Formats: sequence, structure tokens, C-alpha cells
Amino acid sequence: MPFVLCVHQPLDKSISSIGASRLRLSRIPALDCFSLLASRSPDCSEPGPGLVSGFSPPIGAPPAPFRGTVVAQLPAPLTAATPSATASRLPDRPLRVAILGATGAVGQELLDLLEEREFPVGELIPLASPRSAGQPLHWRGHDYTISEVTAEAFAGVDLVLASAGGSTSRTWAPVAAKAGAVVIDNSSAFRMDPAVPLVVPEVNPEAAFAHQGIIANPNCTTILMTLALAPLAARRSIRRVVVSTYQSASGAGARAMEELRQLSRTVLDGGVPVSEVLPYPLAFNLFLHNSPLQDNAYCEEELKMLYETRKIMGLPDLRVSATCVRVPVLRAHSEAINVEFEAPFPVEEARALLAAAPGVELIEDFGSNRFPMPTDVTGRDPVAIGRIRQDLSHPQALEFWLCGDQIRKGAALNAIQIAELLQSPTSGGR
Ligand code: NAP
Ligand code: 2RA
Repeated sequence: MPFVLCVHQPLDKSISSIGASRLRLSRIPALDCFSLLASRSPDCSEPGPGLVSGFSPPIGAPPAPFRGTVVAQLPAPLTAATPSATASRLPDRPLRVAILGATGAVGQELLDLLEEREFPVGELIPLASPRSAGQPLHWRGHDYTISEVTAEAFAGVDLVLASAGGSTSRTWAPVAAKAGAVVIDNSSAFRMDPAVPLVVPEVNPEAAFAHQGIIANPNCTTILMTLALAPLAARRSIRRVVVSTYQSASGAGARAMEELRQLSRTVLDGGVPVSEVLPYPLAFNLFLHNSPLQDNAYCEEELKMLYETRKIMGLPDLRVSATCVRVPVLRAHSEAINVEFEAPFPVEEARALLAAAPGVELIEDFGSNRFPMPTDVTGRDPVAIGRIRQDLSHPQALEFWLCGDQIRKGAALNAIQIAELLQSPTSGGR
């Protein structure tokens, strides 16, 4: 039985993208078809009478007519008083923070962001492989020494920010969680584990509080895409997403970045580039994503975009088809996204929603053909979106382009935002 949910509360910037998924995920778990009626003016800046409705039929099934009406209040924002929040929060004091993978591309970004965001670190424990053990690390005016990861390293640790690959996380995250730490893991080890929340703070912040010691950070391409999809899905149900990615070398780690630099010099000097880190030379080249191919001819990265998007957005039937490509950009991923909705979506309405969405900025100048580029977002927090347009081949589909710094919002920033949310539950997505 499909329901109509009427939200008697003005949508503000955060609620517009967070509210719908919160309703779907935590308040009405049995709902398989939904509709969200939101009180909002068409320009999305002021409360007013507006209608947002959505319907998620199973793949291939025709949409059924609405038959019932349920009126529900949007849940109050998560606060310290929310029971699930208090049980799973990080203590409100300077924390003992371990960085597992402190020498890597994401680990280095984590260190920079902890400082930049003045995260309350009482004690820092930088961990890496035996290769780096004993190396010095200077952070926030103090000298540290990188240690090899051991069970003892997690004693008394409040928070582990892990970015040392899936096998390292599979070994050590449960050890750290058992020792009492909250682990926020950047690897794919636990993302699809039903007991582990998969969180983008601007999209499904409430999920973080259901953790049992481990929280998964989604794949970088997925994080960037859900920031754009969530505010649109809150207005009209999404039927299908077709996405092509343009992924930078840094998505494959610090050594892949260095290889791109070196092989670019080799090519410019007239030499023959030979790759060791990535499967093929990336300099002046591109290739389909380097993750393992599956029997269905999709690679792992492409299937992560399908399954992780479904989990984050609470849309288990969402259709997503991805083609992931590695391109010779040092840092920041790009995505060309086509979204089919259950009804036509005026471009101006979508543009206003995206402009107001948390974690998103628009870069759109049609007059000068100026839209987001990786260099626009390198070292910056927001995902930049542009060239939002009607799909000429489908009356209910929109096309747009986005760029996001995947080491930052696609990994380190998202992880720290989750930690901030657990320490101060109203901070999600700041
Ligand atoms: P990276 O630059 O290659 O860094 C890997 C880090 O893991 C290094 O600090 C390395 O230490 C450490 N490490 C490797 N093996 C270890 C072991 N056995 N024990 C302890 N530490 C070990 O990789 P990255 O790009 O930062 O990625 C790290 C993780 O984040 C991966 O799971 C990746 O999928 C995920 N992620 C990456 C991105 C991105 O854009 N790069 C985005 C989202 C998620 P040593 O220096 O000692 O070898
Ligand atoms: C990439 N999936 O290959 C990685 C980043 N997490 O770009």
C-alpha cells in the first residue's frame, strides 16, 4: 500500500536533503513506496505551499496510483537527547585519535583536515605499515613517530580513522572496536555489511548513530554522486541513474599520483612510459577503472556505485549503471550523471535545489561555457555541479556534471564529518 507523507515543517537547506532519507530509513522502515509532500515555495528559499511527490516501483513494475494518506511530522533534528545518539556518541572532550594509514594520500589529508577543522585531538597516534614504522611526523607543532599497527596501539583510543586498505581494516577495525574505539573506515571492507552504517553526513546522518563500533565511509565516487542525488530524490523519486566517471590518479593512492607525475615527464622527454603502480601508463592516456572485473562485465568500482548508493539513500531497488574511467588528472574526480525521475523535473527547480544543498556549489556560466573542472575543487570541500540540463532523449530525465575532491569529500572530510556528528550531533554536513 503506497502512502503519502505530508511534512508539516518548512524545508531548510539541511532538511531538504536529509529529511527525506531520514523519514525513509529510520521512521518508516516498512515503506516500500513513498511520497514526500513538502511545504516549500517553488524557489526553494522560503517555506510555502509546494508539492513533492515520489514513488519507487520495483524495477520493471509500472507505477501504481496513490491510495492512502499518512500525515507524519518530520523527526526532530538529532540532538544529544536522542536516545540512539547518546548511546553511540563520541565523548565531548579532546579525543585520543589513531590514524591508521597516516602516510597515505587519505591519511595525509585526514591530518590536514583535523588541524584545519580544529578537531579536538587530545592525543594523536599515527599508524602505518612496518615500512613506515619509525618515520617522523610533524603535526600541529608537535613531533610524532609513525608506529606499526598492533593491538596495543588501540588501548584507550576513542576514534580510529582508518585508510590503510581493506585487508588491514578487516584485521584491525574489529580489534580497535573491541577495545572501545569508534572506527570510521575508508576502505570497502565493511561497506555492505548490514550491521555497519554507510554514511554521508549530508544524506543519511541518522545512520551513523546505529553503529556497533565500526562506521564505513562510502566509495569516493558514490559520496560525490549521492550529494547531488539526495536533494533531487527528496523532491521526486529517482527511477534510474546512468553515470560515467573520470577518476584521477590519486584515487589509486599516493604512489599512483607519483607515477602519473613521473610518466608524464617521461612522455614529454620522448621516452616510453612503463607503469608499475597502475595497470597501464596513465600519462596522456586513460583506461577503464583498474578494479577487478566481475562476471557481469562491470568492474568492482562500478558495482560499488550501484550497491552503496542504494544503501546510503535507502532505495534498495534504485537502478544505477556506471562506467568508471581513470583519467590523467592528479586530484579530484568528475562524473557525468543522467537521472531519470518518476515525473518530469524542471531544470530550474533542480538547479535551485542543488544550489541550496549542503556540500554542493554550482559552477555554471552558459555564456562562457564555464562549468566545474577538477582544478576548481582541488583542496576544497564542496562538490561542484554544473551544466544541469534537460535530457533531450527522455522527458523525465536530467543531465548534469560534477567534480569533487575525492581525497577530501570523497574520503577524509566525510570521515571527519562523521566523527564531528558523533561528537556533536547537530554538526552533520557543516
Ligand atoms: P595509499 O596512499 O596507498 O596509502 C595507504 C596507507 O595504508 C599507507 O599509510 C600505508 O602505509 C598503509 N598501509 C598499507 N598496508 C598496511 C598494513 N599492512 N598495515 C598498516 N598500514 C598499512 O592509499 P590511499 O589512497 O590513502 O587509500 C587508503 C584507503 O582509503 C584505501 O582503502 C582506499 O580504497 C580508500 N580510499 C581512498 C580514496 C582516495 O581517493 N585515495 C578515496 C576513498 C577511499 P605505508 O606508507 O607504511 O605503506
Ligand atoms: C578510485 N575508488 O579508484 C577509488 C577511490 N576510493 O578512485
